[in-house]
Amino acid sequence: MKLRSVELRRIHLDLVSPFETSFGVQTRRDILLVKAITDAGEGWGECVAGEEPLYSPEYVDGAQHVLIHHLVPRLRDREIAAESVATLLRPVHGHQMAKAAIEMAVLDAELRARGESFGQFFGATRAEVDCGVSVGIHATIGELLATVDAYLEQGYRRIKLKIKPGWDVEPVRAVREKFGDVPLQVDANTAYSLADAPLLAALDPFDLLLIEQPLPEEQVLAHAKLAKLVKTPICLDESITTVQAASDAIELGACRIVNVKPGRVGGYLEARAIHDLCARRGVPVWMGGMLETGLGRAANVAMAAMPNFSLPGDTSASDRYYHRDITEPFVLHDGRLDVPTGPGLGVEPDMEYLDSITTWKGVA
Ligand code: OSB
Ligand code: MG
Repeated sequence: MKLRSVELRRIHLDLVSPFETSFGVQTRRDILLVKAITDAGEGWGECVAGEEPLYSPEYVDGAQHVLIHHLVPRLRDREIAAESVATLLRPVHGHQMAKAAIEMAVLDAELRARGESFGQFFGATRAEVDCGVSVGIHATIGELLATVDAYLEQGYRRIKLKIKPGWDVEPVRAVREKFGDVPLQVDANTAYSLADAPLLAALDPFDLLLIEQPLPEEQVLAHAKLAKLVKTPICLDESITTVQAASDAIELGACRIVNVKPGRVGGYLEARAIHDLCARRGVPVWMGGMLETGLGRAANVAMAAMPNFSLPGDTSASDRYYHRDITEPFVLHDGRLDVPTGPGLGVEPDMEYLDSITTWKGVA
C-alpha cells in the first residue's frame, strides 16, 4: 500500500462536565485527527495528546509538528503496511502519541481495504466489552457521591476515582460506605512519593481492585518498593511507554496489573504486544482512556475485546464525554459497549459536523 499524503485536522469539543485530575482541570479537548490517503483507500487516526504536556511530555501542537516535519516524511510515497510503520519511525525517539495516530490511520486504511474489522485483526474474543468510568476530583464529597450514583444508575460496571494528596482516603471511604462492594479503583497520575506509602496503605481496608500510577513515571523501582508496603495491587499507566518497559516493570515487581493505552505506547500494534506479553506473564490488563472521540473509542473497544483484557476499561459511552460525538455515539447497554463489526474502525465521522468544529486543516 502506498501512502500518498496525510490530511491533518484540529477539532474543538467541549466536555459535558469538567474533568479534574491531580494534574489539572480539563473542560474541553483540542484534538488532532489524521486521515491517511493511500492508493488502497483512506483511514482515520486520532491523536490522544492533550493541549498541555501535563499527563506526559506530549502535547497536541508538538504532535502536529512532529507528524508534519519528522514522521509523515518517513512514510509518504513509500510502500508501507501498518506492521512496518513503527520500524520506519524508530529513528525518531519518543512521540508515541503522534506515532500512534499515524499508525492507526494506516491500519484503518489497510483493514478497510481488505474488509476486516479492528476486532477481527486483534483476535477479539467478545462481541461487547465491560465498561468502567473514570470519575474526576470533585469540590465536595456530596457532589462526588451524586456523580458516582448517576454513573452506577447508567450501568457502569466499575468506578475509578481520581485521587491526589488531600483527596484520597475520604472519597474512597465515602464511596464504599454509600455504594457497598461496587468494583472500585483509584488513579493518582503520579501525585505521590514513596514516603507516602503509609497513606497509600491506609487504602488497603477498602478492597480496591488496584492503585493506578501512584508515583512519578520514572520511579519504577520505587513502585516495586511500594508494592511491598501496600496490599492493594499496583497498576502502572504513565510508566509503561513500550513493551520493554512493561516487561521490566513486571520483572521488577513494580506492578501486578497493566493499563494499556495505545497512544501512550506508540500505537495499537505495540499495545497488542503488551497485551500478549502480560498474558504470558499472567498479568491482567485493562483498556485505559484519553477522552477519545468515537474514532479512538472504536479502536479501543475492539482491542478491549482481546482475551487478557480481564478488567473493565475506561471505555465509557460517548455521552460520558461529549454532548455530540463525531461518529455515531457509543451507547452503554447493561454496562457494556458493542465492538464495531464493520471494516476497519467500523465507524464513520459525520463530515458536516466535523467541518463545523474544525479549527485548522493541513496536509503533510
Ligand atoms: O490517567 O487514565 C488517565 C484522561 C486523560 C488523561 C489521563 C487519564 C484519563 C482518564 C480518563 O482517566 C479515561 C477516559 O477516557 O475515560
Ligand atoms: Mg491513569
